[in-house]
Amino acid sequence: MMKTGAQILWECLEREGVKHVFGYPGGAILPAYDALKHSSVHHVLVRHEQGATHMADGYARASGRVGVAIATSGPGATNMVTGIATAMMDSSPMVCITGQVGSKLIGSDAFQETDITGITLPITKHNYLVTHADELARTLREAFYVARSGRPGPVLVDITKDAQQSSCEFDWEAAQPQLPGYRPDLSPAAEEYAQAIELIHNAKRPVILAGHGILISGAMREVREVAEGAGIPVALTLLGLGAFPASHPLNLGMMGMHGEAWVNHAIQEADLLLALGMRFDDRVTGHLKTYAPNAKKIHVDIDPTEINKNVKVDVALIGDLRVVLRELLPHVESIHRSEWLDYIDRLKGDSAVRDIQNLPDSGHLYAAHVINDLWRETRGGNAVVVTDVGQHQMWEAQYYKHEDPRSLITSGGLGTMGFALPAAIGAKVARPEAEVWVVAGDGGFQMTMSELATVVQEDLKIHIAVINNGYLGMVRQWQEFFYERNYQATPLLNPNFAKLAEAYGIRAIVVTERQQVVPAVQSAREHLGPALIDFQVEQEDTVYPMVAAGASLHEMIRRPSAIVETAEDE
Ligand SMILES: Cc1cc2nc3c(=O)[nH]c(=O)nc-3n(C[C@H](O)[C@H](O)[C@H](O)COP(=O)(O)OP(=O)(O)OC[C@H]3O[C@@H](n4cnc5c(N)ncnc54)[C@H](O)[C@@H]3O)c2cc1C
Ligand SMILES: Cc1ncc(C[n+]2csc(CCOP(=O)(O)OP(=O)(O)O)c2C)c(N)n1
Ligand SMILES: [Mg+2]
Repeated sequence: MMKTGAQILWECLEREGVKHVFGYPGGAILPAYDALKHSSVHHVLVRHEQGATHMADGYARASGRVGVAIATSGPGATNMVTGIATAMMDSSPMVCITGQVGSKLIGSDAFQETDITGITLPITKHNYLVTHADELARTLREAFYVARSGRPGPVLVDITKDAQQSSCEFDWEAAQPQLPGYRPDLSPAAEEYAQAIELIHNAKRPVILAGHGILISGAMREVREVAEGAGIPVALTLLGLGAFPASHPLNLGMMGMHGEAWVNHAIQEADLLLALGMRFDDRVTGHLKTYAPNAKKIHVDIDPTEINKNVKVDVALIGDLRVVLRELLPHVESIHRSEWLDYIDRLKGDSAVRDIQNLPDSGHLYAAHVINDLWRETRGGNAVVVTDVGQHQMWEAQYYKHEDPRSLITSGGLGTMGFALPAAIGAKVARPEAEVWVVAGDGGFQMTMSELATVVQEDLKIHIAVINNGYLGMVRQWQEFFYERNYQATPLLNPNFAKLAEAYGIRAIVVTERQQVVPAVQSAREHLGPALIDFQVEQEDTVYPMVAAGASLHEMIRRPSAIVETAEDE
């Protein structure tokens, strides 16, 4: 049947199971928008194309489905760059559609022409320029296949205006992806499994390093069975939080730069690390030369390029985590390691007295209190917390105890400020039944707060907690520790967030004291529409523990306790 490129675009999206796209129109993509009225796909009009990409990303992270963003050529396409790089770093499946100037104009500096496939080459898993309508169906099918298969990631499809306008025969079946050079289905050899099993059985002090790949693969049950079967405690990366229940007795908590002290000590003293779907990010390892010096290492990852990239490993099992663990599980013998687990328990030492939750109430409102109360109020439900980047992000990771997969959505690898609000919109569109909370800093929130209008236009009940400390807090913290408190360019003059929310028709609450936190959270939850809470917290609070960039993992700066008066005790 003859169809225009624009019609083929929407039909292919529908056939790929797409229900929602996030986008912003303009000249070069107008033929596609013109054909939208005949499509069942719901289009969410964003306020900035960066927002569209974070929404598609949040949609993907909340659901595991491919998120779709759409924009025009030139500035529309370049506004997507940050969101594409964010998705690439965190392996989030996304397809970005951009309009391009007419194929005969390419290379002529035409109005709103930019080489977006060139620009995004290093930050996409793959990208395409489509100049003929008859290439479109095959390209789009490939794009979705590449985005979701193997190690997921963003794919960009740039479509010239004439390719959208011209007509051709549409044949979905004939457009089957054919990518003989692309092998997302690797699997380990029998002797590699045997080596891994031997290491697991011989280990006395093993630790599982649980990463984002567990959530991507859907291997939560298998990881739990390995941990329980072989009696191995589990440390999580930031992006792994929720992959193993926080309340499980084998859960140690988060590792790395702002991980718990006992977790990092356990890793440093381990004799075996079993890394599952994590990529040994520098925030996780600290100084590589001194990282887990006595540990053998097993790395299970779907991407062969991750093996021996940062940390040299003894055994690599390359393949989908769930498939690999299912193969491994029947060979895992039941082992009890009470000595090692008791030892880790003792590593907790005086951590409890250093915890701000246990310090005497000074009358100050700390972000940790806010996050912990938010967790207490929303636990046991279906809350999804979407954070921005900075101190509040780390306090969320420490004080919100994630039980369920995909209950935390955060930008880890790129650390993109401005991510939270749009990603939360995407999450709410993907999972309307979920209770979606934004936890954002006063700095990052201002980067994409224009999407408040999208929240209202789409009638989304999202709760927004602005952790307002009057600073670019995480940068201020680095200035405090490493630049002699020279607070250049970090104090913020903020708008009145409550009035701002009200200007959009969003319910607003201001919290300045600890006892107001719970009533404010309850009031936001009871409200029928979206609500924003401006939590005016302690301005110069610090995230502890902290491994300074480049320091060894066990060299942590700890929060001074009521008893220990020094900031550094390692
Ligand atoms: C301010 C700030 C502070 C931070 N501090 C910390 C910190 O203290 N601790 C911390 O942990 N992180 C921290 N991070 C996050 C950090 O930068 C990394 O993003 C994070 O550690 C990466 O986690 P990951 O390796 O589990 O996930 P990803 O980077 O998403 O890697 C996932 C891995 O899983 C693999 N994979 C994907 N699918 C599959 C599959 N199906 N089967 C098998 N493997 C698969 C991928 O190939 C990849 O290797 C911080 C970030 C910011 C912004
Ligand atoms: C787009 C972008 N620009 C700059 C940074 C560097 N940066 C990391 S954290 C941070 C401060 C964040 O401040 P705020 O949003 O108020 O959160 P807080 O740390 O105070 O909780 C900055 C500037 C970044 N991560 N992203
Ligand atoms: Mg701040």
